[in-house]
Amino acid sequence: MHELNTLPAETREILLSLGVPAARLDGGSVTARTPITGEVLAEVVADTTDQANAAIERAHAAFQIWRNVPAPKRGELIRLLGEELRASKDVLGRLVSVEAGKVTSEGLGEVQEMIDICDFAVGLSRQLYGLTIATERADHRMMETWHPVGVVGVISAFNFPVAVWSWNAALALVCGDAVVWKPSEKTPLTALATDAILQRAIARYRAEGHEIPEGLTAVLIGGADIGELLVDHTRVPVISATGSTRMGRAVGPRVAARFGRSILELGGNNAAIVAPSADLELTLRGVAFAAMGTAGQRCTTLRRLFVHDSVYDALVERLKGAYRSVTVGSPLKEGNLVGPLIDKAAFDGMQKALEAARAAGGSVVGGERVEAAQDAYYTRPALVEMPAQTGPVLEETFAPILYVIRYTDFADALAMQNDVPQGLSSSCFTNDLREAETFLSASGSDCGIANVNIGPSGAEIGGAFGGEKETGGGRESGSDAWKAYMRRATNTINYGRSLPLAQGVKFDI
Ligand code: UN1
Repeated sequence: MHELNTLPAETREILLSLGVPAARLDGGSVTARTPITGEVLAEVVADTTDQANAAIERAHAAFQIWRNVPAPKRGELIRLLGEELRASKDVLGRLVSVEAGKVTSEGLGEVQEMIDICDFAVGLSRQLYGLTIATERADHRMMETWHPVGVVGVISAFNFPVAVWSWNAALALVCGDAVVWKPSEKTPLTALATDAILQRAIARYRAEGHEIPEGLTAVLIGGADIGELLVDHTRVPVISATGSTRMGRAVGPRVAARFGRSILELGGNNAAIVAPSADLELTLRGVAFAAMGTAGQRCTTLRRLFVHDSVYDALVERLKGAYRSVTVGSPLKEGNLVGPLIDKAAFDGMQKALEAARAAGGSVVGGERVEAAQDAYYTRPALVEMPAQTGPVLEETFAPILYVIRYTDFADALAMQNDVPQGLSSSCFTNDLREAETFLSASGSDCGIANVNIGPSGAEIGGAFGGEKETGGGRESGSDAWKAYMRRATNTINYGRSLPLAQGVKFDI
């Protein structure tokens, strides 16, 4: 691979080799940078609002054709997409590392997550099943069918710049929908690369003799104006938005105002409880990955750790050691585990949270800037021992800060874990069956994801992904999340010769 000082050149080469038009990469208003060095990678040409409107109209027209293609045939497109992603895994993973700053194995892991959801969606394309429901009327049959719903708008964040699109798009496309994607302004290049890979799959699909309407999918590059246009567009019945709670607060009501449906995957303030019986070796590794991995920039990142008094000193001492020794630096260099923050604003936000933590009585290990290249923001992850759950602990700061709080009573730890506005992911390290089951019970963790003896981050695609409260309530990815991308019809069929009415109603004319 290339040296660090050729990142813009290398990126350009990868993009062009994938088929991204050169004209898209120069002279535009969306500046793509690499957080590795802060260098500009490209000046991407944005879509105008007219172009965005036209793309949405085209997607709507394409939907009207695509919805009638048998679902398993739609699945063939996603099977080919999975193949193309496998073929391009190395280069797309590399681009994720360059544009989002993820360490190599996480950049590749993100592409693997895309491949996994494609496999899932191919199987799903033969299983978009409804129910047959018992009816009270003789010679009748009642059933439920699932139909494609229309254009799905996908708004994604910088931290999973391509996988989030794939969780939505792979499902939406097998469900018979069209997909219009507005990626983060911070990561336009991985989006264009992904679109180019999708175009390869589409070309192969056509070469196999399948029909696919023009404009079924689109990527819209641009800022808030383009996002708002998508959110407000009446041709877009479903908006799937991933990002901050602030963004969700703006998107949710606007979509609801036009009776659209939104799938919101917003902020998390994820916690883990470490109980007296925990396997501390395993806990240490679980906590380290969940809290420091991806430089704390996952929505599932572990941000709050409640440690029982009896194991506190043993665990926290070892954790501090891990925080002091973890390798921070270029994500392209093998062995580094923590890459850069996405930008200066992220760094400033981290420092502000650490100041607030100190003011609230916290004692901080780490958090300082390292490798201070002018426009690159590498920091040592911070471990902050807090006297109580106050101030910045209640907020999601998108940076590697782990707040640690001591507890003595499991019920108190559980109450603290739930006592934040967000409800994405949670975990409990314990070998006590009562604690584990209590944690997973109706009165246990209130999050969309609750784990035992693994950290809160790094979920597989087979489960539904999302959370409660300020996390927005949406579910993406596995389980029956596909239902949000379809409309449900209840059908009652009378195969008799009389017309009995439900509820015993008489209406004899
Ligand atoms: C996100 O951070 O936006 O569970 C998504 C995880 C990943 C997805 C994270 N599979 O950490």
